[in-house]
Amino acid sequence: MIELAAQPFAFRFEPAHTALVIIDMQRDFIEPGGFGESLGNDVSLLEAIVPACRRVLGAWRELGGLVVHTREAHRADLSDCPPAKRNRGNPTLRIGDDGPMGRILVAGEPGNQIIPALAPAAGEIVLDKPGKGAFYATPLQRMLDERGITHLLFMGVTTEVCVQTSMREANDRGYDSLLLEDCTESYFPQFKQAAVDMIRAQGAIVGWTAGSKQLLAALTAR
Ligand code: TIU
Repeated sequence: MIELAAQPFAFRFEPAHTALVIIDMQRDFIEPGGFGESLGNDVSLLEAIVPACRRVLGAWRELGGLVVHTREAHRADLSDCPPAKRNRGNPTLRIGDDGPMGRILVAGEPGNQIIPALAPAAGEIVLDKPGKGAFYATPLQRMLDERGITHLLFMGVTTEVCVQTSMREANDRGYDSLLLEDCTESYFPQFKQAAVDMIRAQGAIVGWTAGSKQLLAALTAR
């Protein structure tokens, strides 16, 4: 059992029953020319978390823990993209349109890949999801349950959209979840802070938060 200094109180987990879930660290969100920028965002804010994510991923791999990478991705025919999602707002490019990194948010396109610095390794789960949450219309719950997973460590982007949605879905399904604060980022720093605060408020109403240093220290002390 590992005990980690976290907020609002210590987070205890068995690595064998815990998965590291990395949400949507894709070129579409982190590099210019993808979905994130098409929505009008300054995507340069997001790459700052990559070194901390790499340290955690490396330590978790050394431990032999389960890793899940998600990608927000739609089928080429957009049959899994509700018109409401495609037509909302006034983006410069819509989901499925041709962009500088291929078709926006479409599976298999260059822009839809996970950034090379965090590329999945053999044996790790790579899960395409059509929604913001990782559990909606995916086999994730079954995959975790088959492997006896009860606890989740979250990293990725963006904090208040796909990360928070996935943590809320996990919470309602009975998993204990922790968000690594310096391994998640938003296009809006104030939204990141608000999401972190609301996740851990009310006695961990959604889950726990901690810095990657706390996790790495706890893994080393093991
Ligand atoms: N727009 C935004 O902040 N995020 C997303 O659309 N998807 C994810 O968070 N992955």
